[in-house]
Amino acid sequence: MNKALPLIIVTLIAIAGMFFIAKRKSGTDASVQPAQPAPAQTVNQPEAAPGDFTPIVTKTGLKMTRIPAGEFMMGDSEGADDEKPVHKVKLDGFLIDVYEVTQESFQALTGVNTSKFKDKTGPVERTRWLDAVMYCNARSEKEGLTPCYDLKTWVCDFTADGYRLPTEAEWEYACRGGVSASRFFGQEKPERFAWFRKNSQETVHPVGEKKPNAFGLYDMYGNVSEWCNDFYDEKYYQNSPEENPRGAAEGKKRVLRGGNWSSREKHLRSAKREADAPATGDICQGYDTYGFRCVRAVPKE
Ligand SMILES: [Ca+2]
Repeated sequence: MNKALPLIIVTLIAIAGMFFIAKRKSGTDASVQPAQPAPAQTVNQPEAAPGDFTPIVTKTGLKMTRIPAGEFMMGDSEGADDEKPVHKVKLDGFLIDVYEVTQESFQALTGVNTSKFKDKTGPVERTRWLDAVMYCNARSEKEGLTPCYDLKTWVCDFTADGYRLPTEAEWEYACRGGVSASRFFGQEKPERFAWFRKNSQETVHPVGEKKPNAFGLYDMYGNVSEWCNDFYDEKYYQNSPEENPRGAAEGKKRVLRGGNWSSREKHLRSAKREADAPATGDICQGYDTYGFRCVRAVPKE
């Protein structure tokens, strides 16, 4: 009995010790999780947009890309006040011009070339919002589509199958190409994607010379600022509808997006908003930094 007692005590202590070690090990495992993979560095590595963005060619010979329906976060938390709050937007799919509308196309469909920097391969500029929507209607008629704009009221019929200006949300969604960061080109040099103050030599350049975004769209930043359909409202994002937002019901200005050949680099951002009167003041032309590109509804199969 006396000889067995120490052995039992030693055994009990050993068992207790093993239990304690096991418990502690288990506790350690529970409290220190394996390192989680770092969040995707969207700033450094732009996400590739999924899907096939091979352009189609319209009846008037212009390239358009089909942008699939989807949702994205619109705005920029580090941008200007009118770019906040960042909010979720869901959009129907649409077709959008691969390039800014050229002077050649504008001249062919309207009979005039408003541009200061004459070059048929360059983007049309000195366009007013009114000129842009008149072109949209002319292009619709040329292709046997129903024009979207009432040229007396300037109201856009979104149910028509013709051409129109993109909504501001459509423009930003198309520009981002799936990239949530402020700029779609990550850490690459902006000069590879855009004509702006630093490299433009104070003029527009032929469309499509720089690299496109993930949707295959050219000159979304720079070259000419692009008219959108929306009335501008600096507070619109505070109560924007989630599905297919179409801008304020009324306003004095229309939205312009993407910056242009005279913009500073800091203004080349997907969420950057500009605006101007649809017919600029007492002159009959817009600024030589104002152009546009068109969208239309995806044709029914
Ligand atoms: Ca542009």
